Amino acid sequence: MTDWGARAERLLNDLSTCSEPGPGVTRLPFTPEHRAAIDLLQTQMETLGLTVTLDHAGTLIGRIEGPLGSKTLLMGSHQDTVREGGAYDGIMGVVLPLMALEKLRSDGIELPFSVEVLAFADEEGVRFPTALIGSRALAGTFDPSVLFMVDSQGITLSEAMVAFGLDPDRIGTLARNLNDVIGFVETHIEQGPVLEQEGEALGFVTAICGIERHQIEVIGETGHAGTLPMSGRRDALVGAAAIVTEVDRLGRTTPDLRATVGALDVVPNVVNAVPRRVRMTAEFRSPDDQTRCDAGRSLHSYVRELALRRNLTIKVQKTYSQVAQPCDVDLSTRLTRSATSMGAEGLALPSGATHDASAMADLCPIAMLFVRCRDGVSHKPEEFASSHDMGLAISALAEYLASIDRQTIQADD
Ligand code: HGY
Ligand code: MN
Ligand code: MN
Repeated sequence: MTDWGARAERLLNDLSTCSEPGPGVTRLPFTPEHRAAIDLLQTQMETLGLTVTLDHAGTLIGRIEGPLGSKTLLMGSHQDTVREGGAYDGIMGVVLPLMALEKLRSDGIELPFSVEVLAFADEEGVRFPTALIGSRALAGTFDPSVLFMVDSQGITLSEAMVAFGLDPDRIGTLARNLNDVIGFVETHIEQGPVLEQEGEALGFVTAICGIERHQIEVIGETGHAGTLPMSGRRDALVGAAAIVTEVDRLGRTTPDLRATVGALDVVPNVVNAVPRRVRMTAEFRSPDDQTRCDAGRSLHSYVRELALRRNLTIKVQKTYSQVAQPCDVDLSTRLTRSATSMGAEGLALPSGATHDASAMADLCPIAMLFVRCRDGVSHKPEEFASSHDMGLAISALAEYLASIDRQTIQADD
């Protein structure tokens, strides 16, 4: 009897070595670490009998051909990580479907449809200030203007992709046709504490939260920390601190809203000078788009009033947003039924983290399977999912795939 969870754990351990040196896993898109990971995955996919291609958005695609003219079920997740991240976020959602396909093959089960397992190059948006490149390419929503965005070395996304052997000018040709697709099912570590608190190994996502991000620049006036009187100071950091407190207040007083100032840069950032400029971010997330947008508007009006009150110049701009995406009821019900048939409770929950599925929802119906996350910890080296829970997820995915019969596919027509 194959221990599929242990098999997954070994492959994930190998994949975690495809990383920059340092704590945890750092694997950014279009880098040697990315290349090493997709080489490993390609070998695994070819051993499994999948046809493997790398598309011009950097997505590795492992495909099992179904009967002529059959539709395709898309699965997978992202290969990239945050800096000093964990070994499961994203990449586990590529490995587990591969194990499920291998389990079906060893059980002698052939599927009446095609399946593709996708390893998207970039979901985190860490190297470049954009995200979801590969999933947006397939959904036909890729914005080519992001190709000119630069990383911390001044390399454009386009240059990085060309150096990786890709032709970014052809990304626009990658959009899939909904008529060819059954849906997209993403498996992902929960990245939160709910499943562990409920004693559940698996969970089913109801909706992926919407996000909006704001860049804020607070401009004051520097001066000698010892000689500049307190009255009349135009201290940019004091203004920024007020904004941090307001963002936190919005998050704590608004139901279903998460609010975070994640990045803050102070100039001149020395102990004996009054800060003259602060650049900072504010992020709002909610399963309800109206709640999220109201928070963004509230921040902008607060900032305008603060600038007057503290005699500061404050620029604020919304730089990113994505709407909340509900998961497809039919796909999710079938996925839940597959897991409950193996003893899971079928716990349903929203996802505070965003995923490639949020972009794929612009192409086709989506569903997400969550796997329990130890201590709810993610985006850190301590991120962990047990081989027991991964084994249950593999069995649930295999059961799910086997349950999609010809009649179901025709019913979708
Ligand atoms: O930000 C997110 O939610 C995802 O982990 N990139
Ligand atoms: Mn992720
Ligand atoms: Mn992540």
